[in-house]
Amino acid sequence: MIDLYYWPTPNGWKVSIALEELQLAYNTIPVEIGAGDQFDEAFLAISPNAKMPAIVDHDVAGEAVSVFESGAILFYLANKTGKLIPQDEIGRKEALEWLFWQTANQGPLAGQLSHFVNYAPEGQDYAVQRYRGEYQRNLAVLERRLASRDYLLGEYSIADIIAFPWVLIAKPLTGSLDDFPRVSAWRARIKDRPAVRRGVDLLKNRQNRGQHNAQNNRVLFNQGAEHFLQASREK
Ligand SMILES: N[C@@H](CCC(=O)N[C@@H](CS)C(=O)NCC(=O)O)C(=O)O
Repeated sequence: MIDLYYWPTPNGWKVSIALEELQLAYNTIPVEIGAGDQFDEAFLAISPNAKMPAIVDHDVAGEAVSVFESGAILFYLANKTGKLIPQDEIGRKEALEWLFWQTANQGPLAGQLSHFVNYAPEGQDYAVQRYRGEYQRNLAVLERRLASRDYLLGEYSIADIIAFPWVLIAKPLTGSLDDFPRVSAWRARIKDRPAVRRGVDLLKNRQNRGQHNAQNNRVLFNQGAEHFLQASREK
């Protein structure tokens, strides 16, 4: 059995989708990030950056294996099962390229755009413009890549699973995908998969629907070093 430390956000969906696609048995452990569960000492031992998703795999010989960072988790699960990843060396190198691309580019920049659009106080025009431009630039990277293939590595893989969630919520972030027709068709193909629907629906009723923002939630927003250390000391 795999323990999935999870909250229903795009970063969480990457792993719930992969577990559903791979038909691996898992036990969902909610990490209520608005309430500060990410600072629990037991969780920090698994995920030292105090972010979900994370997993603990008990289905191994010897001691359970913990993994944090969505790219590392997807790579671990694909290697464990031999599925959703190319088996040749160059194909595996390409899988890693797209995992790194997502976690270093599309993910953090989309996350910042989401922050300034959904959670920050009004009047953040420059920040919204900057991060919307970066979000769209990353959509353009996907658009070019999909010019000659249906999925990022040719066949459907963890590279698609990691890039999909932040495209799924494109509408509130940037409006329509009309300027990115291949991305739009790719998104629709992935969205249609039953395992993807199940992954995205996991704990859907607990999504933050505007209750938390930068002004009323000091646990989740504007953490500095001292805040991080303090929050983890208090837990
Ligand atoms: N690079 C990380 C990002 C994970 C991440 O940002 N998780 C957010 C929720 S979407 C989180 O746990 N936030 C808690 C916090 O910031 O305190 C990954 O890809 O796994």
